[in-house]
Amino acid sequence: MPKKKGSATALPLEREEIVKDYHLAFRSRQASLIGRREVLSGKAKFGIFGDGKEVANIAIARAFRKGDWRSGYYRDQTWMDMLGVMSLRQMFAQLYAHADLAAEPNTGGRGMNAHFASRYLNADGTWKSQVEMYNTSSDVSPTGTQMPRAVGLAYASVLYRHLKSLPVNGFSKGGDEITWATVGNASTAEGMFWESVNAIGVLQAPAIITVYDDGYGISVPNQFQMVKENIFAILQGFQRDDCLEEDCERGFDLQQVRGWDYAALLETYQHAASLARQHHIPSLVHVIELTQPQGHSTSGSHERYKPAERLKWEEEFDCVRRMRTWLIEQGISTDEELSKAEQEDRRTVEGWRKAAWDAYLAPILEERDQLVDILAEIVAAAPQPPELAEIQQRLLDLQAPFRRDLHSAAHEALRGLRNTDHPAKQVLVQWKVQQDEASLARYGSDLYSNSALGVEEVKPVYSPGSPTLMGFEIVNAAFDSILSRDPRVIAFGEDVGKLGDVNQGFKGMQEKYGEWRVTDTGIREATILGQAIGMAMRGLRPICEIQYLDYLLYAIQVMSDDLATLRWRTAGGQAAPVIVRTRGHRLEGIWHSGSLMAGIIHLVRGMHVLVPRDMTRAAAFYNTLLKSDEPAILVEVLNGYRVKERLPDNIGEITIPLGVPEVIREGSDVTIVTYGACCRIALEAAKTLAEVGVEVEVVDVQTLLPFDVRGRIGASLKKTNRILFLDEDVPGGTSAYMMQEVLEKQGGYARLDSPPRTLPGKPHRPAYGSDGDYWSKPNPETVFDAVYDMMHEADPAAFPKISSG
Ligand SMILES: Cc1ncc(C[n+]2csc(CCOP(=O)(O)OP(=O)(O)O)c2C)c(N)n1
Repeated sequence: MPKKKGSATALPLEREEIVKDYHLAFRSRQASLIGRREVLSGKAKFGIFGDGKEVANIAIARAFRKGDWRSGYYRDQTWMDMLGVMSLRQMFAQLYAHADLAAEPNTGGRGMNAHFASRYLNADGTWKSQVEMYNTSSDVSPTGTQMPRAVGLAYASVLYRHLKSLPVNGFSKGGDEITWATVGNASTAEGMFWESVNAIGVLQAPAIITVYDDGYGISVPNQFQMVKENIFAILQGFQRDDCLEEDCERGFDLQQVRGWDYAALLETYQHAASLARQHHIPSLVHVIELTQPQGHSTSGSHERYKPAERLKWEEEFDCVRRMRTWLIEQGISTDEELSKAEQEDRRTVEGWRKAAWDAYLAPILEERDQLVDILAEIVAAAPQPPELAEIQQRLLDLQAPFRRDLHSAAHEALRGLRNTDHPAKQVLVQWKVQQDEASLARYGSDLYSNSALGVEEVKPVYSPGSPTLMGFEIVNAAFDSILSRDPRVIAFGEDVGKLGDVNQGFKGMQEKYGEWRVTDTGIREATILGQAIGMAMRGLRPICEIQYLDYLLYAIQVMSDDLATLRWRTAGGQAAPVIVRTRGHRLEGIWHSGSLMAGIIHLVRGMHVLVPRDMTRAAAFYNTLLKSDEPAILVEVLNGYRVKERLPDNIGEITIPLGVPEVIREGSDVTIVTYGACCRIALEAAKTLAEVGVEVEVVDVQTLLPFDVRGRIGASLKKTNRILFLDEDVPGGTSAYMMQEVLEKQGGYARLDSPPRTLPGKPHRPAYGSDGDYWSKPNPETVFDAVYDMMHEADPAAFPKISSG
């Protein structure tokens, strides 16, 4: 049962190294104490620190090698400092939200404090050699979300070890890299955790998962978190036997160790690392008896919810204090030596804090002075409104202004000067515009790399011999070409491997390219997404499949919080070019006909959302995406797999640029803007409308994100002056989004001769059966009616009412 490690004195470390470790822990603790003070005194907004976890962090860092990966959370402060991913000075810069990569290279001031990320992209977007780095995948705040990503980071080592055809390019050394995941005890109550642990076990991926157990999740004790109040006890079913052969029963090496026991921690992690590195055996380390000296974060004090005896115990079992006592007991150092060095440590940390604060404030003060000078010039140039001098003084009185204070003061000054016009005012206008632009970039850059937008169109080529095939055979041919030309492409998902997916897009691909390239997974959408993220971070090109669009909801949190924000939240330091393949829009029944596109487009800004109307276009988009380094989701039309299409001779080369709609029928009376499965319905309706003298122009938007970057729909509206936005989403969903894009952004409102209209699906889910579908979603008749109504309203004589109501 529990393999609890006891103290060991025979350490593989020199005395100096051990003392160094202690001072590292001590300085990290000082930084946490000072950090909290900075928040409470108002210099920073929020603080969460690694206090109480320092010694465990050091033991992990000692076993962590270059090339390894971390997928963790905010308690890893000491570890990150030790490896130089985020020094304590940089930790202060992040606490102050210093939005400058030179000062805060992890997130450029965008992440909250204790959000760690190593920069594996160069400034020009090229990838660094990861085997030379201590790699940390970028943290997110939703607890547990680091776990699905850890699946893929660890699985990449499996692929690099087994798949000899993979180019290595600085991403791996024989698959030796370990992924180190950390998670809090309370977050093990989340589904993510269990799905990830199971997936790592199934994949036998070299991950070492640490559960830091300090007994609480903010104020809620383990009693409310997990059965038996002990994650180690309930994980026992995952325990492997002692076998080291390839065909051993899969499982985890489970260990439990006290978080204040430096020697035992070192031993535990060295053991786990050797199992993972050599044999790809995953471990889970339950670190118990941990404390939180300052409580969960700066948002509250733990005295409110921890009993007095727990607080007393926490003091006694504080890991830094225990390590200190142990050093003295073992004769490694003396109280005197340690005290002396601790004084120096305090001064050092305070020096880092001050340096970080001064560096943060200096450019803002400089901008404040510029503004004050500009205002002084205006004051000097009569006539001027009296309040300018007051604004100037208010600015000078600010000890630590924010940029927003400057901007708001400039705005106020310009409001006061609205009726005056002299050259000095123009300087202020210009200053404000420049500052605004700089800050918009400071906080908004790197949502996309825009590499996909640069891909040019390659049109399909057909010859007399081009065969006519089923839609699924067209994507199948595209995947065959993709898998044969790019060894980094790995396709996986439920039923993707042996079956070749439920619609046979990957039929025969596993036989041809092997199980490592085209692989089945369990039913685990969140970790399918996470697996793809981790793999893409390590240089692979995953095409991960979510079997039906309706089931994307299980994965959308990971897509939204982790994948879509990645490049932006690291200010261009990290990327994960994942392709999410799914199918939807309409087939049969409540959970196989979904077209929840508005939910998706509004949650995944930072990704591209592609909605091709047929399989040739889907194929072209896969080719486009593989020429870029951006993540995307592609929704294939579920009822298109059995529709016939001609196979282009150049299926492997065709590309469609993103954000470029296609006019699929020309007309002069009304523009119908649509996408996906509705294109066919719009075309059908257009035929019957033509019979009654209405010429409809049908535009397939092709990609919802980005949307019509060249203003093609606006150009169509210029011709027709009437517009209908058609889709299968809920009312006010994607149809409203498209309307805003065209009428507001492209200025289409000015061209309207009739009120704009939307024709979405019903607000309820699609009912089962042909009739259920007919009365749940737009159909050729409702499209006809919507368009005809517009014509009737414009010219009742020419287009008399067909039916009342
Ligand atoms: C998904 C999600 N739910 C809630 C929160 C708010 N929250 C932040 S930390 C935390 C407690 C986490 O406890 P634990 O996992 O034990 O980690 P610890 O902070 O104790 O190290 C909660 C509830 C969150 N960040 N994410």
